Amino acid sequence: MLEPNYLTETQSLNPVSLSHEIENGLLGNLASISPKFLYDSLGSHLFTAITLLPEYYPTITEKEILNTYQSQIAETLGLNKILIDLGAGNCQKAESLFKPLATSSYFAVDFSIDYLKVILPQLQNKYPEIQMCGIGMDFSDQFQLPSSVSTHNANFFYPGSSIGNFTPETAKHFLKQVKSQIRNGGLLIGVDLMKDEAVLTDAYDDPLKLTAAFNLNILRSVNSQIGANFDVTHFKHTIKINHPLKRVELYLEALVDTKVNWSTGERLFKKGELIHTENSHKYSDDSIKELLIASGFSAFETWTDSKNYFSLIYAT
Ligand code: AVJ
Repeated sequence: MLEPNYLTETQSLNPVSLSHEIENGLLGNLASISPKFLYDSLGSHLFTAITLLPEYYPTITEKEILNTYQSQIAETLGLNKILIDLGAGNCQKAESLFKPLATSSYFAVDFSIDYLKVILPQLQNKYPEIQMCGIGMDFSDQFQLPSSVSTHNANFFYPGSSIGNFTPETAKHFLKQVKSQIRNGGLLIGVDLMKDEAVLTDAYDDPLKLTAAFNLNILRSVNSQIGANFDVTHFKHTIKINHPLKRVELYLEALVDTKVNWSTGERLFKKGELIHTENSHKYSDDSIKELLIASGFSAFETWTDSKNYFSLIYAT
């Protein structure tokens, strides 16, 4: 049996600093939990389920763009045979590039190394000729690939509009760090575009309530990370479309007064009080280019779907 390699960037996944980060968030005036904690093993599976919803247009649309422009994309990305997938998740989008790009090495980077260990062995079996490596890493604050990963002849792939989790300011910080690690390749990035409120509401508050389950599961993820006792039945998923800041905001709202304890602290959430869990920023053609230019990129190739919902950009 062929086995992928695994690497854990232990500094960024230090359980003590992750716990501190959660505590600090919980004790904020408006409580918050970083969206990376959505992706424990169950959360990663729930997110994959969301990507199968017809209402969740980003995945469908990005796949459509990848399929439609496959050969153009391959031509533009050139002969770099190493693919570095940031926030790889179930690795499906990267997989669709293996053949067109003639990928020889694949690095799947994700916060959830546990989920990568579910996904990568299957992928490795399907593509025995590709060298595969799973890297467990939190790059929400700092992004520096382990020194054993050579980025020569590599293209970076950041699909799904995960960039939308960052504010434009922190996105710039992240993209600058990506740019500094690009040698002779570039960055293929998926970006969600601003659209009708009804479409966003359907996608982020879907009728099957998968997104609600995904969002509420962050409380269980926090329970196991810091030994807290959140009761998920005391909260409900709720979203806000923030027009001025061009983003969808996800929250958990307390349905009753509820006190939560963890090993080193506690907090009372009053009925109606919110915990912020995620921002999903939407861009325009111009605003994303502006951000990429401010991050040090200078040349762009863009592919978009017919509804103008989503954009795939190769930036160098
Ligand atoms: C993985 C960050 C791109 O913002 O659309 C999906 C996460 N949250 N439904 C997004 C998400 C709720 C997703 N990203």
